[in-house]
Amino acid sequence: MRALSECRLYGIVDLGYVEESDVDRVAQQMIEGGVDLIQLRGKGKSLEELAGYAARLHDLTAGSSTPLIMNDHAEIANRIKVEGVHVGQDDDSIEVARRKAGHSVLVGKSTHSLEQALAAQREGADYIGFGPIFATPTKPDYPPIGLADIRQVHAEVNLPIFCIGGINIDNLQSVIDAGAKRVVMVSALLKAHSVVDYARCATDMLA
Ligand code: 3NM
Repeated sequence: MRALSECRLYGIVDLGYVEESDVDRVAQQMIEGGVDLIQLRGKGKSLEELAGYAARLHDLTAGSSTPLIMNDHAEIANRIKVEGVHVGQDDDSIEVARRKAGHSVLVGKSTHSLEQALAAQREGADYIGFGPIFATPTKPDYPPIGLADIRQVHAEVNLPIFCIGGINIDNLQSVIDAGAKRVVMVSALLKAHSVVDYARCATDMLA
């Protein structure tokens, strides 16, 4: 599997944007476009449904050494082969997520401030999300934190940091200029006319 340290562009198959019939095609296009790791996110879906999607996706991601990360539900990692689990501030602790997964997995955590980023590092996260950088319809209740703390979080947190929230090709350079090395893109990538071309453009900018 690709090491986290080599990952720059993080894609999310968010079932709020992707129809069931499109899941495999979208994941395949992400892989073709050079997305380095893929998360499955399905707010409101049952564990059974998510386990089914995770198994399907893993058949695709494994062939290209792309780590597959399950959002929120560490228990799915206990039943279905995935490489990681992602938790939010209100979800399981990192320790509980590792215990529920029952085998060695990457655990990432969403952070929304420098303080939370430092706490996630102390808690033993393998990577963090940091955002939302810009306002986003994908997580509408979270106020954007802007670009100002990106450099500082990279100076103080010694983990892979994925900036997230409202990032698209048009504002990506400003995020990179603010100190980001890695980003997550959800709606911009999923709504792109060509997921492959959009991802390639982003990976070129992050190279
Ligand atoms: N987490 P888009 S922002 C899932 O700040 C998520 O923790 C965030 O989607 C955080 O690229 C976010 O469409 C939404 O803005 C990212």
